[in-house]
Amino acid sequence: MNDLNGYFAALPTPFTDRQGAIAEGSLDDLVERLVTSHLSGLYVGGSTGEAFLLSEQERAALLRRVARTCAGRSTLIAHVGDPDPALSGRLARLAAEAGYDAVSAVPPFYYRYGFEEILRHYEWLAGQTDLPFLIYNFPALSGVHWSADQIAQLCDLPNVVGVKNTCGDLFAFESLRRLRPEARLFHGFDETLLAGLSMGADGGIGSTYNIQPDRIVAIDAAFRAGDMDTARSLQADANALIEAMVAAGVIPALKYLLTRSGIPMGDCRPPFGQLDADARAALDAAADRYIPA
Ligand code: NAY
Repeated sequence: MNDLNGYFAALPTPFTDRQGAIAEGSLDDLVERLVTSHLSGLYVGGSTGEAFLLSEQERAALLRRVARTCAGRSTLIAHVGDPDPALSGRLARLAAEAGYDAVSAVPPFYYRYGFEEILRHYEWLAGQTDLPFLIYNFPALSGVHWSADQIAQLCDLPNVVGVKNTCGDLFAFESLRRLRPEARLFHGFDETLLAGLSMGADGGIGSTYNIQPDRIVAIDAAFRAGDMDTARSLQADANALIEAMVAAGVIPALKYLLTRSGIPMGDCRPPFGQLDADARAALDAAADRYIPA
């Protein structure tokens, strides 16, 4: 089993065309590129992977194919969250069989479950395999809001080892760090990675890591060496790129930039729109300046 430490690219899912199949060749090429980078591993089938626009069969095929291509060379985290708990359970068990190192899930969303219901759900889901489990806290998209104390309670469930925290509230994040010093805490907003590290994050999981893996690892190295000037300058360069991506829409922008880098990713599935010429030009300008050759 690989270690659950460091930096993980939230993997996008390449498609042959907008309603088409998963582009397996591109998927293999992207996995190969990331596995041979300095990142620790991949977060597969999450928000960036358009999980909620894939069928169950596609989510399963994606998990299987990435594991096969990776072949134990990197740490793999399978995202299995879904509004349907039974589907999450099936994907978690499949991930364990396929050789994943950890499982993670957003809470079931849409219906406004009470915290006790969410707690029981995670207890059940984390118990579906023996793998370490990461709670995925992403209130802006899931609509599920927890206090630091509630996240700490989730961390105490059997198999739960930590949290992927995609939340701008660093006050709450630091409280969680104090409440659970042993938990693995991964920062989920790439643009505030340095702030997350200073508040106690152990590492990070992010979409823009796909396109700037070395810079992300360098932010960590500079922070740990106490070289804050370098760390801030690296974060500033990362953010100039992220700003352009956010303006265009992060996932379509990421696919565009990866395609530009030689791995055809196709477009995002509808209802995501397609990038217009102005958006592509702005991304080209940002990439020319901020993506190292
Ligand atoms: C996932 O589940 O795919 C992620 O980890 C996504 C994390 C990203 N959030 C979203 C909504 O895309 O990397 C972040 C984000 O793209 C980045 O910080 C830019 O805002």
